[in-house]
Amino acid sequence: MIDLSHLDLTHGSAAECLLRLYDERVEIEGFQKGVPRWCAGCGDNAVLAALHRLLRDEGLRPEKTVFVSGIGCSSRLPHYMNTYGFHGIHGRALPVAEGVRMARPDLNVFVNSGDGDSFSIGAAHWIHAIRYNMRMVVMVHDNQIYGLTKKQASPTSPLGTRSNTTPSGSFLEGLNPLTVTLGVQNVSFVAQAADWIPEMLFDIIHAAYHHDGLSFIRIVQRCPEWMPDSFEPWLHNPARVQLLHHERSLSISSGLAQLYPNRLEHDPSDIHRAREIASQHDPLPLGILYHDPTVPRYDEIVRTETTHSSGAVRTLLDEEFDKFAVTGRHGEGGGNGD
Ligand SMILES: Cc1ncc(C[n+]2csc(CCOP(=O)(O)OP(=O)(O)O)c2C)c(N)n1
Ligand code: SF4
Ligand SMILES: [Mg+2]
Repeated sequence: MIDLSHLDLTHGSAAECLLRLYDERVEIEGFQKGVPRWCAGCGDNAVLAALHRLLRDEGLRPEKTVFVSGIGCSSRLPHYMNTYGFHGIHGRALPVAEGVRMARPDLNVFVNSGDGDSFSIGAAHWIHAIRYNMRMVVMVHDNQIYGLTKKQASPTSPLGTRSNTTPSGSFLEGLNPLTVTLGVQNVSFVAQAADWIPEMLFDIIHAAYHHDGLSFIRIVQRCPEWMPDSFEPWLHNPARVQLLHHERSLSISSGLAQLYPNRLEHDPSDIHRAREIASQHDPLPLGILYHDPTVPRYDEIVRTETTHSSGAVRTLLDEEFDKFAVTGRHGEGGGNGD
């Protein structure tokens, strides 16, 4: 139910009244929904707060915005957004988001996923989504564990992680999502953020939103419930965090510069340097690693070639299904009787 009590609807035509309603800026409270069920201190809360602020600052309309997710603690985020949302199937957030992008190019599409959701069961979709480069902001909340299902090792769990599936400690080095993403053809935007530096988290999501293609953000996310010690060394020693800046990416505020003395000027158009920085764990690089606004977008290329009315789509589908219809003698006796 929309609350219209603050609007003067006694003057002007109905159309003018509606236009005034549309012009009303939606404040942060207007984008909030429900009470998040995440644990106290969970980094997912910081991502949600940054997104509420982005939607308000950018003047986005709730009815023109959709959040798509898979399954996991992080994937609960669409429940707390007063926009359209799709809390989907484990590992399948990206194909759903791609469908939304193709069918409704007028919507702002955001994806929130976890390290298990994206890099384990959803790994194939991750690689192809990067290559297809459809316009959307993809945020992977990487807490290096399966949180929702109570602590199983994920592909990004560091070597030696003790979990329910690796009781003696995991045997393999964790997968690096940044180097993998930067190795995919057509990659166009890659960034890394940490939940405990909200100013930079916001700046990165803001830049990602303005990128004309698929923006991939790995968010280093604390899970105090199952991985309480994971990022402690980086959290408590600012020198072990390296902030990336450049005139073509982010600038660092004086307040942030005082807190984080370790900074690196990095041109985000240099993919070779981006790959080097991406392979570095300590200090932890935060900022925009790579940005190329000229990469072709599959959604843009294909849309101009195939735009059909819904009636035409129905006819085309009927024709397609009719090709496989079992009719007359050809259909008889071919099955196993089930
Ligand atoms: C097909 C399928 N397999 C397994 C599960 C069980 N499951 C639910 S969430 C999850 C992992 C979640 O981990 P992650 O994506 O890292 O999200 P987090 O909870 O850490 O935010 C798994 C294995 C499922 N729901 N569906
Ligand atoms: S289990 Fe971890 S990831 Fe899930 S809500 Fe709690 S702190 Fe967050
Ligand atoms: Mg996880």
